[in-house]
Amino acid sequence: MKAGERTLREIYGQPAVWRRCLQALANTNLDILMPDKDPFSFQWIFVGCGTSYYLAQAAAASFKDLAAVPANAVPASEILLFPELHLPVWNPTVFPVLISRSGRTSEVLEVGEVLKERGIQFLAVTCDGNELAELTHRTLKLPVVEESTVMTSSFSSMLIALQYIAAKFAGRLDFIEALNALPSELNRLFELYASQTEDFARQSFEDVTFLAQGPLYPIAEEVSLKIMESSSTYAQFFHSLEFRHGPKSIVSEKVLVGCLLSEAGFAKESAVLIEMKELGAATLAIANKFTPAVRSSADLAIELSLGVPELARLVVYLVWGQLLGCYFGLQKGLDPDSPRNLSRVVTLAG
Ligand code: F1P
Repeated sequence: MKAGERTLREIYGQPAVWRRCLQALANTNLDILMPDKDPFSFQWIFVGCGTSYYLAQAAAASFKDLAAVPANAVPASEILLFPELHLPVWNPTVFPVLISRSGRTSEVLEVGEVLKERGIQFLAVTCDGNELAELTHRTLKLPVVEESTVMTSSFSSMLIALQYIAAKFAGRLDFIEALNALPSELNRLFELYASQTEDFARQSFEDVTFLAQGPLYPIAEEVSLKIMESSSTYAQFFHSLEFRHGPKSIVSEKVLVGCLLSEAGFAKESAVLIEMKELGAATLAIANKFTPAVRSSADLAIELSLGVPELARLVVYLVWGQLLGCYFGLQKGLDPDSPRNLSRVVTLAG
């Protein structure tokens, strides 16, 4: 198999995987996954590690927006090291959601054991199942078989599944329809932008940073992680407007500034992109709709033109970062299927 072939196949295979997952969700009794009383009376805590922690953040933002429930995201390690910060004894109405592609990550399993010791019911969301699926009957195991070390379709599928659950319990059938439209929309966008993304990645940069606000911020985190994992290139992430408050000192023509532009914050977020272009940065921008001025400030402008709610677009923004990381890695002569220093699962002794 050629370098990166498995990872690229799984990135480009996402439309079919999303379609399969959405079909499975439509045929799943989701009620049994919910807490044993009103789901909207809980503080939802989304927990994961690495990519799955960034996914947890995107899921928390989605639940707040779609289901209007209190929700936040925490790395599994935080609950293990500072439980009093995240599972305060005075707040028994927490409903944790443990997210793990492998279902084998030690920190996540340890959190599961802590929750069981405290008698706190929780939901597990996984692709492989394994030990995590044995910790609770409230397990959603998605039909995603992902062999690559880095997480791609597993991230997008588990996020879609969690958004589906929030929409279903909030009665947002329009949002579920929007999710069902994504597979064909992504196929359309691959036709338009996949080769441009591959061409763009033939450049090399001294520094890479991705900027976003709101529910797109966890996507900027994950895009940066994909670039670090798949190409061993250091990449940072910031809230877009925060970039002016110091980090922009890194900007030069050898620095890539990627902007994930939201619809809600477009005017202020795109002003940062324009300013960084004027400072000489190489720029990439993803937006649902561009204005001519903003498009002209992006060396690569990916316009999604999706007729779906902003939250349903998150996974489509992500895909271009997955591709960029992989193509950057190949450009550097690396093999994204076997990323340096990484293993598919982090298991810790004792
Ligand atoms: C979590 C994780 C991944 C990372 C690498 C090692 O995995 O940290 O985010 O990319 O694959 O494992 P999981 O708990 O979701 O299986």
